[in-house]
Amino acid sequence: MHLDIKPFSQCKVLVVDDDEIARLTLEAMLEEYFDVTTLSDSSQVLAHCAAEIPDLIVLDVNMPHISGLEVCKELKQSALLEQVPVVFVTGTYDTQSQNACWEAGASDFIGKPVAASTLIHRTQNHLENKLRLEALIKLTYKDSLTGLYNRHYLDEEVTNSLRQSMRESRPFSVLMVDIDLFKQYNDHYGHPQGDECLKQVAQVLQQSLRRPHDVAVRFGGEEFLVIMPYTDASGCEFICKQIMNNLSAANLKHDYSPFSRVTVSIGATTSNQSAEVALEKLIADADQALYDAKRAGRNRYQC
Ligand code: GH3
Ligand code: MG
Ligand code: MG
Ligand code: MG
Repeated sequence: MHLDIKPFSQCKVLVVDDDEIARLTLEAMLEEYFDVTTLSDSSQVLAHCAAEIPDLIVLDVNMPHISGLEVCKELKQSALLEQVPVVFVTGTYDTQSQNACWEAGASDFIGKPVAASTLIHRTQNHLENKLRLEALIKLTYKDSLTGLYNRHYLDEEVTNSLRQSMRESRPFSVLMVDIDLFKQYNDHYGHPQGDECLKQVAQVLQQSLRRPHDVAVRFGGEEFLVIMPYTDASGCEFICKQIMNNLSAANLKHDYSPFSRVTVSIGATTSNQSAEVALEKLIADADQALYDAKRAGRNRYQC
């Protein structure tokens, strides 16, 4: 199966070693093949990774303040970072030290002095496995026409993010977005052009979302869900306006609509409860609001 994987030269490899000579040596070996960043202070690793997730980390074991083992354990507890392979590089490689690395969540272990070709080949192998896995996850979770997330993603991941919001007593907003008079669009312009229109509306949705937690899902044929954790009613209304404005700016022709262009109706709902509320309930509420928006004349949002 062909999987769309980025070249090694674009893979971000983070090297963490407190010893300057060791760090520069590792960097010199790797930088010809990968996009390398180095850190000398192990206490900065998590903050660095939160800002830019590396594809792989080469980690020294013995470092002052926080040891490589502790850093690795923390990485493996983070949902965003647990998939990042960690390759340990260390001068102490008796069985007990090696076991400590495996137990901390290491993907690999290389003893110093490091041979360049060993380091490069092992790094490439781990990167390839990781990128292949990511590409497969993407195929499972993404809608092939629009590139948006699909219902598998909704069932698996969004349910978790809703629970997280509830635990933190934070608001959670859901939009149901439906293209207006899309049957007429298909009937007059043809199904392939209809598919093109779906792609463009999906793009507008993505363009209208700002926060990393916000996701757009293709829910059904010409229906989309927008999921916005940590977003209250006013944030939710702001995004509805954004979508309306961006779609208006895209100005997709629809001569068989009273608006002469492609429009959507949106039903919105926000949960402020800390008590558990099911995703199905929020979707049903958003769907009811969408129905009201359609009945009120389409090309509008209803919160
Ligand atoms: P309303 O404003 O009330 O939403 O009217 P509508 O015409 O958009 O709604 P309706 O549910 O009657 O029609 C939806 C249309 O969406 C019919 C279906 O053929 C089309 N559709 C669903 N999935 C796809 C798809 O993947 N590609 C294309 N081209 N059309 C699709
Ligand atoms: Mg060290
Ligand atoms: Mg519909
Ligand atoms: Mg429709």
